[in-house]
Amino acid sequence: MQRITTLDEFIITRQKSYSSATGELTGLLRDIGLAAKIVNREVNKAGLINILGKFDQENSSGEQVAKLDIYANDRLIEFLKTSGECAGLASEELEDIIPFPARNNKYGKYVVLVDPLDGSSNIDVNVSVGTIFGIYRRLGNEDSPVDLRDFLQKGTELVAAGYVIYGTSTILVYSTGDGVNGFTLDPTIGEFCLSHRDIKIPAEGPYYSVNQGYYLKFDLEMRRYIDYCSDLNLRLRYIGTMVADIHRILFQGGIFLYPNTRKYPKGKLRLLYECNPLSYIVEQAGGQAVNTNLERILEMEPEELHQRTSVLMGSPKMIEEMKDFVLKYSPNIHSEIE
Ligand code: AHM
Repeated sequence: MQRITTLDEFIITRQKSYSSATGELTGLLRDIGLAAKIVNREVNKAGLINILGKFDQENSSGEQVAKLDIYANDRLIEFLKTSGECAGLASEELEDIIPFPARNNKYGKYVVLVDPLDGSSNIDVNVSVGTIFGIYRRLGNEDSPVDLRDFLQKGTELVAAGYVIYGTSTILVYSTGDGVNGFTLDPTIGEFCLSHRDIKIPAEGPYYSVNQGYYLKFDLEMRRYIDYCSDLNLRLRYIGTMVADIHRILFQGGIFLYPNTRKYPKGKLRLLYECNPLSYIVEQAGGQAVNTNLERILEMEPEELHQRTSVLMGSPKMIEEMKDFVLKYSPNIHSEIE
């Protein structure tokens, strides 16, 4: 029988292969893994204890948040604050950044952006939810606390990103820029174990993932492309938890679409908390991620913490085909190119 490799062992082995690595990023990733285990425990207990239900408050984007969102948010803050490597955190659940205090007169080298519990509308009905994270090297030096600029970095500056899906199994997938690996939580030993080495997204796949209920609210080019997917008899799968929809596409191939709608003219999903980290993973696995103007998500310039964007990501051949539809049917993009 092959010996298992735990997440901690894997991270440390990877660190040793970089002579310049100081171990700080390693420590940060391990802390995120630890926080994920604690959140997983609560997600699993959600049906058993009186933790379900809504807090009487709204998150910074004006949506009602479930109690587990707050729980996950608090655990991540707790673990990252004491890690020493993290200089501050921004969360989809919080209006502003949280700068962390110095340890031994030094502030951490990294900042972390998180969506603590993606897909929270699915919690009450026992459908998969997830945690998404992105890690950047801070811009200023370690003698001063972080400020907003440290968080408003383009996705191309990510040094690591990943997600955890709390599904039939709990799986953590991450990349530090040299491929993507997945780890399944073995509840009997309480460890994330390497289960999916060097994940590569299929060039094309059988799935398209979009909220088809908004079809009439999409622009013409998106409607044409969705019709084309349907004509091809592609299978429509939409969980409504971005992590879960992307997880399927990462392994089985396909395309995920959350275009702009009339209600969300710039798109609904958050650039910094959701789209950048997941685009990073998809690109690292060989896929592509763009917005409806066909700009690469990772190259978008962030202007504010809770910025939203349209997003189209997945298998490279399917994204290329989708781009052709956009170029053919979108009057705006045509005139910009001509
Ligand atoms: P949340 O942060 O409130 O959980 O919202 C994000 C979720 C994504 O996971 C998912 O892709 C999308 O919202 C679903 O939105 P809709 O219900 O509009 O299709």
